[in-house]
Amino acid sequence: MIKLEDYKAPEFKIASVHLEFALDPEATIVTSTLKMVSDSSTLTLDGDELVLLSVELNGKPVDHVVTPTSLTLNVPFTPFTLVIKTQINPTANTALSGLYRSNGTYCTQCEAEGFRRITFFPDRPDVLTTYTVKITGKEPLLLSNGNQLEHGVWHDPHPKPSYLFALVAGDLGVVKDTFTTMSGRVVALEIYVEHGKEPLCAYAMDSLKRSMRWDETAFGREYDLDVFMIVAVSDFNMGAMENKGLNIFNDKYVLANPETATDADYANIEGIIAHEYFHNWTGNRITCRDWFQLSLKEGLTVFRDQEFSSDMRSRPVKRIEDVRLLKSAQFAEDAGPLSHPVRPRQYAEINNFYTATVYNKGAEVIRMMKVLIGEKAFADGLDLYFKRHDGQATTIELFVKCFEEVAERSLDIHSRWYEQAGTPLVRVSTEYEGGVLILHLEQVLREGHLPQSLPLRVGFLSPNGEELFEETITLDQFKGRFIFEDFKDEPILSLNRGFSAAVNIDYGRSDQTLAFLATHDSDDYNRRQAVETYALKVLTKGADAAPFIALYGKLIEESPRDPAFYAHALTLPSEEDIAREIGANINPDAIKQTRNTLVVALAKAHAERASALFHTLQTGAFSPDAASAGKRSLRIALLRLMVIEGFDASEIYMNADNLTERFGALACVVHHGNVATRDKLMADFQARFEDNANVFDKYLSLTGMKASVLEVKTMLQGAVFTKFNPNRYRALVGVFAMSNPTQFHTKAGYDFLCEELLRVDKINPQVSARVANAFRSYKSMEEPRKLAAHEALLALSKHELSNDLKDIITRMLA
Ligand code: HT7
Ligand code: ZN
Repeated sequence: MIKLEDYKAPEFKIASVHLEFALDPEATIVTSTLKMVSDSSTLTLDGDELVLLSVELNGKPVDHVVTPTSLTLNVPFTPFTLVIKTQINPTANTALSGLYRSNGTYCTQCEAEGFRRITFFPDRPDVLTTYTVKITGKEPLLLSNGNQLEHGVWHDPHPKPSYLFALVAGDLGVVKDTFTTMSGRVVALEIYVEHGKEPLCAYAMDSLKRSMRWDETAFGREYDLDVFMIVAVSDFNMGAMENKGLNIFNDKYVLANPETATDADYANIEGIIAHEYFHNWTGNRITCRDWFQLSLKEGLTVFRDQEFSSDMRSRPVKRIEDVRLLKSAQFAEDAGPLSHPVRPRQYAEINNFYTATVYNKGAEVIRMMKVLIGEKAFADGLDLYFKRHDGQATTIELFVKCFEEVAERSLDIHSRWYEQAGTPLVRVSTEYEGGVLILHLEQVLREGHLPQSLPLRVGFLSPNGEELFEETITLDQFKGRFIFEDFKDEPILSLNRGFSAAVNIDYGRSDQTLAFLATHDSDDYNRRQAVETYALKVLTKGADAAPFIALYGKLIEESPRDPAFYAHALTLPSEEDIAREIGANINPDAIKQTRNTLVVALAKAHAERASALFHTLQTGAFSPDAASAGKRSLRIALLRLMVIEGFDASEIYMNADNLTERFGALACVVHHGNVATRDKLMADFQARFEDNANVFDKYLSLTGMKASVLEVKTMLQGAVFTKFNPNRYRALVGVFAMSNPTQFHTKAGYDFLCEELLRVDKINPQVSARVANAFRSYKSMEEPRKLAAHEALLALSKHELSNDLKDIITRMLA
């Protein structure tokens, strides 16, 4: 177990590293020349699955001890040169960490601890040095970080930690453009993809240029090399990687055209291109001292990419989407056995801490700090952070200190958000008399936890729906009492506007008040939240459905005013949302049935109205912009009601000129249509896209959401699964486990997933560990499901597992 309290600064410095790669599919030779000074007489370097060929100190072979994970030798106190030769097998590297091959292209993934799979090195983020790299091989394209000196020879002038190293070699097509920075430097932009896919890079390139400009205008951050390269590969464990000057992407987050990418894909491409680009300052120039500080770069960079997308699209709609993601991914994680603080204090396997807590809750902690100290102090604090820590590997404390200094206040209470796991619950009650309203708040945290700072934006509405005023209050004690005066009538409160505090709220509101807020609140976030809260009351607390159904009709009528917003307002909580609300003794079959009953009732009441609107809501020629995407998403929300009421969506599917509508229609039919239409359209979709892996994954996901264990097993025997690919696997098995609760949460579902985890763990531990996260909610299931899951996990734990999977299963069983 690695512990934060055990952190020790390195006792050596690496002045420079020179790497030579003699590429060979099965036997690549890596020669690493380190110029070093050390305060200690022994030096231990990290390694993983390396064949050591030789070690020389100052030109002479030297005694050393090599283990499967380290290389140790004695070194002098004077500056020395260490030359280490290793051999690696990129073709056999199915873990996709270190140097591997994707469709014949050599590429690397070094975060978090992949560099040690290339050569022996102090593979920790606080060891920064400058790299020169020489690559020899027969591939026409030989890329690494920094600026190219000659073909295959690269120098990166910016000191960096090993996790930001990258190499790509292969035969790829390229799309080129340029960007002129705010100080007038011309930067070459290059996106590398498989030959023939160049026309699919236009949106990624446009997103990149917009990201570069936005970082200059919003944060004053300019790019710092002569070239910025993106390489898209089809085998990748995550979304993308911010390697200095040479980002490597999962190709599903690069390639797009209207026929093969949905609006959601376009939004993801924009957001992820931006995220990786923004890391150049928040992550690369200022990096983490150790992996416990991961949220220093990830939370901040998520915050920055959320702000970028808000500026590019609709801010309220983006906020609704971000909070939906936060609740479904992070609140769910925090409610189960994998719960951990934004800054964990210990880990067995760091790969398992690239979580919604570190990323998304980390971003919320920064967003809340901005509300607490105000926009000006927040901007000044970030400027100070960039100035003070440029070139350093630093900590979350030192980040927060920058804001404390400019705001001239302590942020100790706020900083507890980094240390204390769990979602705070705020209990709310009010008293009203003679024009005075007293608001009582109580924060409920885990046993032993101290109060956190909860900044709550509160709106006050008159009973006829007029906005009276808004105030931001901060609850930083267990209990708070806030007094507001001079009301003519008792106001209606709109609490936690914009989800200003990342908390759950317990405020027993009547159905009438929720309906009132759903139609009158001036805050879009809370208007939608009121609809959701009301829906959850109907679905989990037996509230009368009739007035909710009437409200839903009103929302449909209003929907052309702001299609993107209303598409969200008209989307009912998912089965997983309902399960989270119930919290314990969950019966997924009952949830599905209850939800379905409401869905059918809504369709019965409103399909006609929906149909009339659907046909008037024209989207015109395809454009990926947010307004057009909003119209398409509303059309699909309406189509859903129509299909439930028997409308045949085949024509909509067949005539669609873009994937959003084609796939949207297909999804409506798969979830709600009749079997014959479903089978016909699924067969068509399969035939249309079987040669396009990223679109075919959508077919697999739809299958995974509905299929039985047997059907998933059968599908896994198919030709697309003969070669392991993380996207394919997650699309079918990952979606089955995460988004098909009635089939997964059965003994057969649990046993199947455990068998699969055992099999896939031998191929790719990061993928098996991530898919295993689907078990995170098993403790809140009803019996005998809970017991069946426990037994399946226990049986799995008896096998020899990777560190990654073992860590997840151990925490799950604890
Ligand atoms: N910083 C990157 C993280 C990442 C990663 C981590 C572990 C294993 C594989 C990985 N690929 C990318 C991505 C990001 O947050 O930008
Ligand atoms: Zn990131």
